[in-house]
Amino acid sequence: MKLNTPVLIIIGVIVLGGLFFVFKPKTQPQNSPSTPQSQTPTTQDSNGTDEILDLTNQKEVQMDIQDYAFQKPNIRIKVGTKVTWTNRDSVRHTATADDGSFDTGLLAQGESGSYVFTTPGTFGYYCIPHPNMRGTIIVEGDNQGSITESKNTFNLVIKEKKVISGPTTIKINQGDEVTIKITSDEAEEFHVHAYDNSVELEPNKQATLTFTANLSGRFPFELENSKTEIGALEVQPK
Ligand SMILES: [Cu+2]
Repeated sequence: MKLNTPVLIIIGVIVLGGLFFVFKPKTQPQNSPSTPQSQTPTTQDSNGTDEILDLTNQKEVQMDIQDYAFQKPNIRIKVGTKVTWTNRDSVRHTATADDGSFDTGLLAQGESGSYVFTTPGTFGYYCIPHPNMRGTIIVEGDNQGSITESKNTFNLVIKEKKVISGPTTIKINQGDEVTIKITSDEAEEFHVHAYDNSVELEPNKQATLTFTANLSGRFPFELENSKTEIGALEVQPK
């Protein structure tokens, strides 16, 4: 059988293509999801410090995410403050609220995400790909602003069964309504003696206990599951 020119050209292309494929130089291994990342976290827990940075005098806060850690892991700010996270690592990170109230989404190196905090409270957050990266933002009410907290509202942040932010003695007057907002790093039950008021605590999720202080005296409050006394309610008689 006689082959004509177009057919020969097609065969030639196929043969050359095949040779190129066979002798193609080996490329570097591709970075597929199953390939272990060359860079690994250097610390198990980025949130090794209990220190809370007071930034209540700032309207805007810049925070780097670097070396698999939020560089200001625990901060206190006023309502209305804008927090901007900028990722300095080559791997992607997020800043994502435990309660879903904010999420920067995945930030590549050099990218930023921000959020304006308009509600007082305590907000735990983490990085979705690296959940051991954690941070806490305590948002204080602005008494001069339109968003106010009652004078009998107290914010407690508990870490490793200790109050790391907020009063360990809550002083109020008999007959007052009191609101205690509690955020604990562990599942627990917060209990006020004599009042027999309790609230279940889920890890890093704010729980609220509201009651009227009709008994006067000093009433310890504790973490019920571990029987740890962490503070007291002092009710001044009328
Ligand atoms: Cu991360």
